[in-house]
Amino acid sequence: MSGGITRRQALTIGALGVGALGIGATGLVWTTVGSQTSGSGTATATSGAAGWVEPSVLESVDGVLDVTLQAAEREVEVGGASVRMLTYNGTVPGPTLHLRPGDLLRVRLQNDLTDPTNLHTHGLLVSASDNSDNPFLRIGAGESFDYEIQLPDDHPAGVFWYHPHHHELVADQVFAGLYGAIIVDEEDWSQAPPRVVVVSDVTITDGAVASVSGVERMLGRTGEVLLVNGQPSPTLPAPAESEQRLLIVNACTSRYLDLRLGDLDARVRGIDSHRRTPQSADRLVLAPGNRADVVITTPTAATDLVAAAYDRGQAGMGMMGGGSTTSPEAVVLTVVPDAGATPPVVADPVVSTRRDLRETAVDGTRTLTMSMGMGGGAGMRFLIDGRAFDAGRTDQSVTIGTVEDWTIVNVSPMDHPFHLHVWPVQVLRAGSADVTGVDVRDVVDVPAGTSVTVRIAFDRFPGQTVYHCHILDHEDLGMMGVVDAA
Ligand SMILES: [Cu+2]
Repeated sequence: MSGGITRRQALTIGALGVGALGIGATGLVWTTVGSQTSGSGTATATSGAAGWVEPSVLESVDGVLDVTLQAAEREVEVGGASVRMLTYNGTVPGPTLHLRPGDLLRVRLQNDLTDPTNLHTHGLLVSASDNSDNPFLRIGAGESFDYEIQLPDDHPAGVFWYHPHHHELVADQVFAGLYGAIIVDEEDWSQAPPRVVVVSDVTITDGAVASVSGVERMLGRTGEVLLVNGQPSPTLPAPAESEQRLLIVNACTSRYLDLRLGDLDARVRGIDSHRRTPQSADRLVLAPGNRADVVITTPTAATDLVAAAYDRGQAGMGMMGGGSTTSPEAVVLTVVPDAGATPPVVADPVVSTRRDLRETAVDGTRTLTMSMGMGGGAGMRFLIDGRAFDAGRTDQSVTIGTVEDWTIVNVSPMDHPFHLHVWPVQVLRAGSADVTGVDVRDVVDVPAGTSVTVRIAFDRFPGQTVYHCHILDHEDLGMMGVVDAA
């Protein structure tokens, strides 16, 4: 297929440097190649800037997925320009890992970066100990490590993702390109795979990922360019009026995705690891780290999926150098009717089997307070219960087999998305309102000056792990704590 450059695409590409693309005039028409992708074995292509590409898919076989992920700086194509990014196996995003409940995921992480790293399988209900989803591991530059991550047989279906979790390096490494999708389901993708939509943002300067200032770290960096599967505002071709299932990951370092779905007849099938009866939605806000399983209907004319401008800060940010916590409106992707595209088959809705904890007896309650404060010469500090992260200190001790209510209080002037590893949380109360229905997730936004109460079943997986703000700069600046389950 071919098409003209829209104004928005032209603006986006302009931010990357038009010269590098060899495009000097508006109205240029290019031809995209390889815009039709089909799940398994499809490599991340380097086709035209506006083409639809997806990461390659690695599927488990007979209950095991055995992969090597090499983390290394490589040249990749972004919007037709060559950019040095950090990659898993040479691509941004890294390969999609397609797993089933009960699978064993074996990952050899080969660290060919110049800094230490490690691997977090965000949202998976798995052990955080030993060589499983352990955020305390340090894989040094030039070293490799063998992870073994066993999914339980009753692991919920959903959209998950992997990224580095080495404290103080997380934001830089994710921003530079280290992320990939993990999908857990029992579906056969060989005929009609869903669309994997990994959304990230990045700022590119002189063919490389830009470094950021201290102020940007404090605010939480927002990349200038929004990417889907590593490409700026791609087009998604599909037959008019066909249904498309999008498995969306918000892999942005700090940006909230305020998705406007009104023109796409969207139905949300799931958030994070929680599937439910599809519900129509005009708007869906995904905080950094959140995922969604959404079915849209292709319109009869090209239609943008837009992320609206979003302000995650409040008054008072001016004291930190005049930076902004507002991300501008951006086109995530453009759905384009194309009679020649193969219509995917949308899987049957899966009604949640997740246990509703609202009537469950609670064994304990605790309150965690997220705050910011001036740290003398060290700049702004990001704290939970007045303390910055210390891997050697246990902040919360919980007992396996118990259910607790945690109230997360945000006394700072910025929103903070709260993420607990391993155990999903059921949102009971947000601000002054009780939540109706079952809302289970693993990242829950706590807007500035408000609180959120969640119920957590610590039903298994003894060991130590962490909870933190998923604005990854804030996590790196200390907004993280240790939970020990025994
Ligand atoms: Cu935060």
